[in-house]
Amino acid sequence: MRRRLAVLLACALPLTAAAPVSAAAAVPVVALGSVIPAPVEVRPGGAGFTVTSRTVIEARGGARGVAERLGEALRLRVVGQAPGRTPKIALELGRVNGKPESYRLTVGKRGVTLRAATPAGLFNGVQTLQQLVPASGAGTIAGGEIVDYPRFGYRGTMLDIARHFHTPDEIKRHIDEISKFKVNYLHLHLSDDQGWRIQIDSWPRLTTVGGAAGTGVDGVGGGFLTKAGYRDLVRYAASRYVTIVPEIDMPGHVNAAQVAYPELTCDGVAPPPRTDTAVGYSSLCIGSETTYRFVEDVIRELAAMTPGPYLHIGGDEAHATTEADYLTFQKRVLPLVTKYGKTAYGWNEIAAAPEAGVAVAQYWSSATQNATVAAAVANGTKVIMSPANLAYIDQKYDPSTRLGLSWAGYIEVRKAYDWDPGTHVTGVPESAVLGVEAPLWSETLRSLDDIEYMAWPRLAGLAELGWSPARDWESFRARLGAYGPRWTARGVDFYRSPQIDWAG
Ligand code: NGO
Repeated sequence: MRRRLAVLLACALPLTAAAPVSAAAAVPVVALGSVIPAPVEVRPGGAGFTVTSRTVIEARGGARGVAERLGEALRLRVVGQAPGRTPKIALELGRVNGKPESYRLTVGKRGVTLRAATPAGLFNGVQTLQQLVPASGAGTIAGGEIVDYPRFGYRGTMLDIARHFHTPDEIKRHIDEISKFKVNYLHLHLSDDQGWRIQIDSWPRLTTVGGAAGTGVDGVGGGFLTKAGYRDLVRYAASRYVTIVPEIDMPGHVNAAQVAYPELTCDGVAPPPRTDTAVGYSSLCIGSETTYRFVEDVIRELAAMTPGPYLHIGGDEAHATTEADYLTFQKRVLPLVTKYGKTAYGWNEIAAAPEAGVAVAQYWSSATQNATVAAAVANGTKVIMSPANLAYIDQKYDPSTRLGLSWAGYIEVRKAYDWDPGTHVTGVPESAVLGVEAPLWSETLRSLDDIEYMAWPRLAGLAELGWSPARDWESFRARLGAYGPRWTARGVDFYRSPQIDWAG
């Protein structure tokens, strides 16, 4: 075990890290700069702090909730005020530097102080702190200070539960993992040609038919979220400072809805259910008022159970909708999202609609001309960066990857990490970019292990692109190699990329 920790330490020294200050020869010292995503400022110095079973967590008022979670994770007692010289980790709410989500972590001989203006900032600091406590639980955190805040407010990932229904428990385990890297949005792709996965009271057959056993790719991904189940997920995510973004894909990708409700087609005839992976063949009937009654009901019910700011309306690959019909549809539907108090969010095809000025476009493919996206941006549209050839974590790592697709190319860890969301698309300046999202489509996925294998380690790199001001592949590579044993200890099935020297 000791040898393993020594290796871990050696690898934990990124370019930005302090040299370990050895308190006692055999005790591992974790450098402040070993964290993923890399903190904005790391100032090493002074004596480090050793967490032991005598350490208590001190927290008052609004800091208490985050402190309790840290206490559970480190198996330490949480108190309102620690007596005198008790070694402690103190969590406090107070101003740091005015930046949203920021925190300051100070490590000295007597203890650790974590300060943030909001509980979300404290949560971020706690994620940092947990990476600084040696994986074994015993050891010293190097002395010094971290001041940290994100480059972008939106650091997301998407899970497709339409092609395959991943259960609430699986989604919760995934939320636990993503939040460790300060990923703060989880976009759920709730409907597609092969299945409909969210209960809508005014259109019950969407789930009784569209979410039944036998729906999903290859007919093996049935299931759906009840309203109570969805609300529970929203709450669970919120307790990890993750906001759920629900997506109903339309006007294309609607075959499952049309199987359940044939009146959503123009000829009133139900199409056959589909369990293959083709795209671009289905469309809502743009000229029919039934379509807009359906869309408004769905948006209203979804908005009512979603506290987060965004409601995603899909909009991708509407190849079975004419361009004119597509614009007619968006002209009516984008304002509906606003009507129910949410910000409309859609795949980058929505940029063609003049009403998208108030919306967020998810950049995934240059299938929409970049100039169209740039023109929308000039008109007010904000952008989330998810370029398929870099950020799609459903793509294979290399030709030998058992899972995943490869239409956008192979995406090894370095490729997913080495690009700049702030300059990626001409005409989309950093000021128009809200953040980065890594979509995980589920055509080939079945289990939580499958999700994890495709997500990790790439999602850690994409999280760093969303959080850290600068990127440094050699530093990231070293920190990632050192992180591996933590995934192993938690039973997370990650891809052991040959680009990384894995510890342990
Ligand atoms: C595309 C398509 C999805 C596929 C995915 C697979 C978008 C936005 N639409 O991305 O339906 O599942 O690729 O990689």
